[in-house]
Amino acid sequence: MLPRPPADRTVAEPGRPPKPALEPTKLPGSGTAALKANAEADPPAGGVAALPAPQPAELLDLHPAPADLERLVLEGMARQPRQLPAWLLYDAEGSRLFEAIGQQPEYGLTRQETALLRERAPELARSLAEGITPTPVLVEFGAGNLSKVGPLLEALQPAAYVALDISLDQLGPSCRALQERHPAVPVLGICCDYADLDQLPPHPLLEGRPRLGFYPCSSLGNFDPPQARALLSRFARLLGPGSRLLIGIDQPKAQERLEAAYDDAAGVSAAFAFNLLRRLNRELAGDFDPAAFTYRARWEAAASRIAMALVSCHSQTVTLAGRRWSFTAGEPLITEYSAKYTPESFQTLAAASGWRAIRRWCDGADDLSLHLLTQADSETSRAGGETPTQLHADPTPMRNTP
Ligand code: AVI
Repeated sequence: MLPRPPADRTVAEPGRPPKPALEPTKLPGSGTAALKANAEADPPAGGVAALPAPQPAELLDLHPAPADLERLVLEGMARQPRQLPAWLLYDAEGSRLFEAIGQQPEYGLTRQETALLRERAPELARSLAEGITPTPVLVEFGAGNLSKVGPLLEALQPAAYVALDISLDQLGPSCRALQERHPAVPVLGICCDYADLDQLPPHPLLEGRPRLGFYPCSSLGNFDPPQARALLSRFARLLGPGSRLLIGIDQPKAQERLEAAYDDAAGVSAAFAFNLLRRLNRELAGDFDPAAFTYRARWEAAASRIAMALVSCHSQTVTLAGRRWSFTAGEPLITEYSAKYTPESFQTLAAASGWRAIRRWCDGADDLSLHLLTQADSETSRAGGETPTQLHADPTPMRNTP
């Protein structure tokens, strides 16, 4: 799930309450001692480690501060054009609709990335972990329903898998299910706003282990470039020196394809946006009339992004959070942007956040990329015998054989 954007949190929420102490939750039957023992045991060189006894996942709740919904919405409504934070789209119904978007024929991103991760898992795992010792921990940001990480876990066999997500409701059951499917890798869920986290909490599974990051789904595209840069810098801090990050990024493609992907024939993308109006009506005493808006997804070439908006059908006045807001006919309310990066533009963005791109994998059509990044100033980043200069100058795409 998308975190709340870093810029909004750090700049606009100065008076947040201090975070309470950690509260580890053992999902039924779990034991930290067993997890610790497992994390410390590297497989014997050249041999196969005995499978540890299956163990339940563990959950830490860092109590992310509830969003100040009213203030953020009022700020967004006052912008020109009006624009609401994209994470607002993901209430329970929004999350369900987003999963349905992933099944629409026009929206290839989820399917293509899932297939790429499955097909290339052994190679991805080798490149991620090459030269890194002892056995690293894999940390996924915005892990959501943990639907992408399975093949990578199988291939990488990290010392532990740590899933960060803001939704406790989703994290608990997803971690439990993943742990059952991958009993050999201890699973730790951390409920937090990872866009607002300064460091990972102390935990035996994380002690003394190098960290590899995983951020699939092109979620970075839902942040504007300054926010995206801030988020990548934060990942570098959370993962620590010498870490690597595998990140999924969607690329620009033909306008018709992109606009269809974000405005599918079955109307699921539209329903996803309209659900936001229902949320505002419910949670902020709004009186939006969905019939007075139409949904639009438009490619903005100059900014290399899709702009999704609900467009007012006629001039009207809406009440929201006790205030009146007027819309002119044709005025958009931006629900979300989805930026698309070429390999080069993404590498430039990553470099501005202290990351160096060392390898890229793409699907057969070169629609999307999985970029492997390493921290620019890290000695460990040179592991594997490839010189940074060569790799930087020639990030050769590795295509799947069609
Ligand atoms: C989550 N994120 C990467 C999706 C995207 O493609 O930008 C969100 C989305 N919104 C509408 N369709 C998909």
